[in-house]
Amino acid sequence: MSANVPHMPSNPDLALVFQEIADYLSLDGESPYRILAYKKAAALFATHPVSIADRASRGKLRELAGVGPAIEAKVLEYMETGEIAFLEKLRERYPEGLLQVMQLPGMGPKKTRLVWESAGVADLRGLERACREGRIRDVPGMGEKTEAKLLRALEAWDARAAKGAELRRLHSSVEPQAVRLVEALRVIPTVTAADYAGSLRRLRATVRDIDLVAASTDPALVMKAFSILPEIAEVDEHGDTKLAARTHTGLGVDLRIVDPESYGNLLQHFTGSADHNVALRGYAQRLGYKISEYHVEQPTSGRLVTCATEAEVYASLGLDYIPPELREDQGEIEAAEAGSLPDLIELSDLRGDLHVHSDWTDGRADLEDMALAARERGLEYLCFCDHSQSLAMIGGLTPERLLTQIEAIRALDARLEGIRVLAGIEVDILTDGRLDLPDDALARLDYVTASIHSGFGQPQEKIMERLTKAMRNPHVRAVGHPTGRLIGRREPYEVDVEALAQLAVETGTYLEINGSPDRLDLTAEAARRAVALGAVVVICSDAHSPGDFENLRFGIQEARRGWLQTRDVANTLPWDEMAGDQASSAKKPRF
Ligand code: DGT
Ligand code: CA
Ligand code: ZN
Repeated sequence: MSANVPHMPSNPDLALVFQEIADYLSLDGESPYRILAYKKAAALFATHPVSIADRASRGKLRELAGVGPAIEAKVLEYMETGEIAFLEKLRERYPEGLLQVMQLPGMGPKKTRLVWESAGVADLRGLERACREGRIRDVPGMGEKTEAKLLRALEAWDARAAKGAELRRLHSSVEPQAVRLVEALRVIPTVTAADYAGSLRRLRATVRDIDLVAASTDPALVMKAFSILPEIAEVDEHGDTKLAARTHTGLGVDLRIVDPESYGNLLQHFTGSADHNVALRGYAQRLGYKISEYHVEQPTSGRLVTCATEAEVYASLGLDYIPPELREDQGEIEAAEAGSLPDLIELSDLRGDLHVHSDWTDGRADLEDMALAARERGLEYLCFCDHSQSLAMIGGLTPERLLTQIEAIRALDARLEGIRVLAGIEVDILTDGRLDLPDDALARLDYVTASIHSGFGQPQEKIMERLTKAMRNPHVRAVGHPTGRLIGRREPYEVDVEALAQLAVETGTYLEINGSPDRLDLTAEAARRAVALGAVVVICSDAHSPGDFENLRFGIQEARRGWLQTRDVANTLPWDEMAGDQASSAKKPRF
């Protein structure tokens, strides 16, 4: 039975259905708790590695955290009838197109309902018409500015849609599945080596699929064992040494198998990138070599050299080993030839984290739990940079609350052994470039990060003016998530990265690589450019809970893709040396 017939819906199908229920309920003004229950179910189904329908049919759905009787009943109903009566009723009540309108930045459920009821907007095109005809400005709480803003958001929406519906997923959401599949491969008899390759191995921020390679003398056996893994929903294609499959999370998986003696050749080929491989082949050709996924053919002799390891592939071409994350045809082959590849920064080089939140604003843990988690990770220092007052909805700190928080942080620091706890702020850069807190408040802090959280649609000139003003403030030590992108959800605002880097050098301000897996901002490319221009980077987690310290690893990955070394990153220094920068009044990094 295929996974698509109603009786055995795939996990992504179930996730969509429950997300749709959650969306309609928010249009309906239902209680946040009820909405959250469906949202959580959708997220659980979307990421669960084995079949949810199968689990439900065995009566084991409620063993999963967050699945109560209401959710279970609906899953079973959907499996039995192909419908959920509760959802069908909701669908009758609202035009379908409203769900997309609700996703548009700046809209949300309340406003969507409002434009539907008072301006007859039923879908995105209807919204566009209403904006153009000036009918949105008459809706209570909206105005001409809103119309312009919505038109820009619609344009961005269409541009994204035109780019193709190719779904790329965050590296962090795919990696655990890939690791599980590799582990499963490694224990199949005859398998001597297995890895994931492709963009995942190159540490790209987003990936399209999972590429797997394995070494074995019995590919048929390996493919058979792989096909029946509980993570694999279906096998689409099957050759003698390769197969294409799909996981229960809807992710494509390509598996290729070679003899152990050629494993290095295959791993190198399948890791890519395609651009790197093309450049490598060109380089090899000029020297008379030929490379394939099975061997390297020597010039003159024509001898075929198989490589069990990847290092042998590069060595056989007279090149230093090129780490996967540098394989993007960005000068790495020339550097490998010249012996000048960078000595890339590593996670263990980071001594402190300078951007984390607590439950004083939108964090989910208190100061102490965050500090303990940081200490657990081996960090020497941790600086709290909670939000400032203009983000009132999440309890942004007023000067008064900031003072109280500083006291709490000082008391914690005195109490805790083994980690230095510092007081900072992520101060908002307001739409006119002023900072959200007065200088005398900022002066009391150990460290100040300035970030943009509003006015994303402003023209470049205006954005740069805001950043310039902020960076010229003597208390500001760093710019947080400098381009504001949210991967797959929001384009960066109009930042001129070159000018930003120059400004960073001129004012001695650090530029952050924010390690949140959906930010990774600066990007590798921007960070590389900025560092080349003399700027200094800080790599921070932007953690909102203890588990988020994992973001430091993602930040390091992005930095490595950007060729960064320890000397390019300020928080590889002990705090006293970093603080020294500040004391030297010129606010200049010491690099
Ligand atoms: P993705 O999947 O879009 O996130 O990016 P990749 O790099 O994983 O691309 P994918 O999955 O299409 O292919 C995996 C690797 O296989 C790729 O990085 C290099 C190799 N490869 C695929 N197609 C070609 C090709 O046409 N030429 C060369 N030289 N290599 C290729
Ligand atoms: Ca891939
Ligand atoms: Zn922020």
